[in-house]
Amino acid sequence: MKEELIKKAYEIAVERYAAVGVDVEKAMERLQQIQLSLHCWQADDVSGFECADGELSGGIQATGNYPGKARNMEELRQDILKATSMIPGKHRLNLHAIYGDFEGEKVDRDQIEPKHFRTWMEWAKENEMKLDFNSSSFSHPLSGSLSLSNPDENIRQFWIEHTKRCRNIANEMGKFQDDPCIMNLWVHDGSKDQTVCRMKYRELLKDSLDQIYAVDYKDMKDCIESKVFGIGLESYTVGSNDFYIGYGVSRNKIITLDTGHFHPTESVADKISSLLLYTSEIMLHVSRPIRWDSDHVTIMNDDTLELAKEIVRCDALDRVHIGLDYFDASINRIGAYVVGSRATQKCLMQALLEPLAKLREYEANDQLFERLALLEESKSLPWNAVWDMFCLKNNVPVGNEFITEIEKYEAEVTSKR
Ligand code: RNT
Ligand code: ZN
Repeated sequence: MKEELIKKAYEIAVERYAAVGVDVEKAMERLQQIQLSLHCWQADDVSGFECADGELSGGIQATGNYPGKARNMEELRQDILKATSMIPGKHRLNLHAIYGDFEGEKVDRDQIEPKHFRTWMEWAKENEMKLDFNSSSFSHPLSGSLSLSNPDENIRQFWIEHTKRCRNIANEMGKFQDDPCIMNLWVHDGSKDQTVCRMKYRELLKDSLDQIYAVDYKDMKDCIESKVFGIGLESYTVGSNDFYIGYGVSRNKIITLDTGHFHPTESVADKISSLLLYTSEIMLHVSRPIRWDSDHVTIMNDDTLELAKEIVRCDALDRVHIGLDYFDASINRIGAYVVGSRATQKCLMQALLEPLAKLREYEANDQLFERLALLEESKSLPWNAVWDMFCLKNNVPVGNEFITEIEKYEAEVTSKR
């Protein structure tokens, strides 16, 4: 797009926003500071680099077989850098334990160590990226349908050991990058059909977590993620929302809200203000649920917009960590990163451009028609001109220009894999 045109549109936008009391420059500066935590697993359909060729299990599925999936660490890193070159701003990378640099060795999950993530830490530093981390309880011979809540003490201890090691690795990452590494814990534990000992597995999970969290670390932060159900585990989820909210509030842990993990009519946005009264921070996994799948590529829909607006309306940008979590194997995977990340940023951009002072004033004065009218009008204010300027300033493709970039990368790189 012509620079001149972008600038012209931007100048008009600045005036339109000023008329409703919004400082566009300030909004752009704030967006610049927001780092998304990009999930590494979109590039390879959650396969990882363990020397084992198991299927993806644990109630999650990546459907599709679009060519060009990253087959090893070099390809995955190359793809991530390609994707970030089309996403404005600086971002974090979220790794799973199965993505260690095992150098062709078989390292079981209860054996992983910080050294297996050393090259990641160095690579991230070279590329000015901070790392986040996740324990991986799925896709393993001992995953079954119960990991941390397994009544078999050997299996349970295996996963406790794995998760303890993950916390230590996350802490080393945090130290190395001089910024706390956020470690997410999600386990798939549940059952397909009617379950009569619901309490028992939850007691076991609670006990496992207490063992895992017995050590205090200062360079990492813990977060815990609930789910409604997994595929093949439809009737009961040990780590439900209620379970983790109770656990998180009582143990001072961060709650992860995955936008694909709630009932379809439940508003995830509305959870922000309640949770933040009881927990210091929130982690988000921004995704898009479609029927049984919780992980379609994020788009700029009402759910994502409302979520972004709630964070801003709660003045909570510093307390909410925004990670992405989806995996689509049916389209160009780098394209999926770029679409989902930019969609999330577009929502944040609109949230930051909301005429909030005026809206709050209307609400305080009980001017409810005025509030509704301004909310409606603000939807069609020229936020897109500000977004284009943001992309231009950040030296990334403006508008749909990234489509050809991705096609080019596909022709030159991914299609040859
Ligand atoms: C699964 C959870 C979890 C995973 C990743 C791979 O439903 O959302 O966060 O997607 O850890
Ligand atoms: Zn998630």
